[in-house]
Amino acid sequence: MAFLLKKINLNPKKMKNQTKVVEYNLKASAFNWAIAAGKTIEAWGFNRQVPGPVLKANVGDTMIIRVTNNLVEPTSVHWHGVCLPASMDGTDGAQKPIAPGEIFEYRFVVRQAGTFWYHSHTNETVQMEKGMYGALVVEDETDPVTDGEKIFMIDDMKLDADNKFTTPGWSVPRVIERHDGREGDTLLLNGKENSIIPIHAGHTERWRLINSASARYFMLHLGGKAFKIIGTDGGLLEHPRLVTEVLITPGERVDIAAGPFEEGETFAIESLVYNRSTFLKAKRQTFATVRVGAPKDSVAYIPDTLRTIEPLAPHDAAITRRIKLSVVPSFKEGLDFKVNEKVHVNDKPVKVGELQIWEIDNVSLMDHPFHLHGFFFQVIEENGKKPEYKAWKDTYNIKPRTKVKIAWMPDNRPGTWMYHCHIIEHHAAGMMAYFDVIDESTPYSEKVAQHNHHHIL
Ligand SMILES: [Cu+2]
Repeated sequence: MAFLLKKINLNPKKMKNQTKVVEYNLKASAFNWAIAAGKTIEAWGFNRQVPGPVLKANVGDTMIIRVTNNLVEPTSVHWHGVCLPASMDGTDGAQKPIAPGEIFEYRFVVRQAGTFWYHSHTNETVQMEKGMYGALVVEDETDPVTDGEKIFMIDDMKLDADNKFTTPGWSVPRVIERHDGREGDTLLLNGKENSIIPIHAGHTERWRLINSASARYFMLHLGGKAFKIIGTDGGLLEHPRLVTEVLITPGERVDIAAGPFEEGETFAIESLVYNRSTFLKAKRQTFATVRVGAPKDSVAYIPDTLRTIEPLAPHDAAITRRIKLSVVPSFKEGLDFKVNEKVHVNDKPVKVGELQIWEIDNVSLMDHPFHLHGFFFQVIEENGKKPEYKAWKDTYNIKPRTKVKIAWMPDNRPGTWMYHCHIIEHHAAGMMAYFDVIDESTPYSEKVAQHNHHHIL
């Protein structure tokens, strides 16, 4: 039976009967969190843990997630990568932030399998830094069979000698943090420093990596061992890619098949240096250590073809919108981070069903991870060249002086959406835009009704 299922590439553990309703309660609060023995921080997070609980569902399920705000300030939750209705997207454009003491019920159907995550979308530079994030995993029967699965949320925190969060203070450090984004030397994997990660010799596991840091570029390296990239933001790739390193920028996800390793091996999960033109120089840093234990039989099977991704548009498709990202000196703030020469932009609407071909032109001298809310896109061209492979993305690194062409289709989910740089300090400094997806067949009164439906006051 198992053999036959492998042949037709179905995962027996994930065969679904019918779709269901999956309910979770998330309570946002302040609490003490031990990041290492004897090292405790005053975190903010969900259900008194960093990261918050892993939320899981199968493709087609309805997720109902009740968020209670027990913080001293408003919050909201964005479901990064999930193609949900606009009113559930968790941004200021989509909902009134959840006031202290209030509850908001998010409800959406998960239509794609993949590694997603949730995080605060209010006062993010503070709330995300303090730990307000968690993983959301959607499984499907077409997922490859592995011997196990681990989720790794990568983060760093900037703490002082007393393990308190630093606040960007006086003018020079303030401008550096605004320019570079906030990076700290407290390196966390699933909210812990220096974790030991066990794996059995002979096993191949699926590791879902999520970069939940404010600004850190994470160049994954497993002590030089080869691993297969099997998926990214919008689920599986067409074919595994055998590599020894891969860049994961803030907001991005990479799924890998790790192993098999040999008994007794030990190696670091580390980030190699990636130079993104910051004031503070990037360092090679270790986030955790893998220890390979006693051998076990493997049932893992990573096929050469994981799925098919239909191309949305040819690489030379005509551009429908140009987005220029720039960083310019500002008298008031030192630096402004701009979209089409402005900060905090309201961009033109797009129409349901009209293929979008956007050119994102990064004229600045530093990298920006571009994030589109609610819709997956395909990169169809980068500086005039077709990419080597197809992938569904919601976050893509735009290198300095680089033009990237993306294609995406606004399906029938009208409302207010946004795109922004996922370096949280750049987003806060203006590199963001709201835009509407408009469906000219829906009367305005119905749109208002949809928009207000889920507020619980
Ligand atoms: Cu940026």
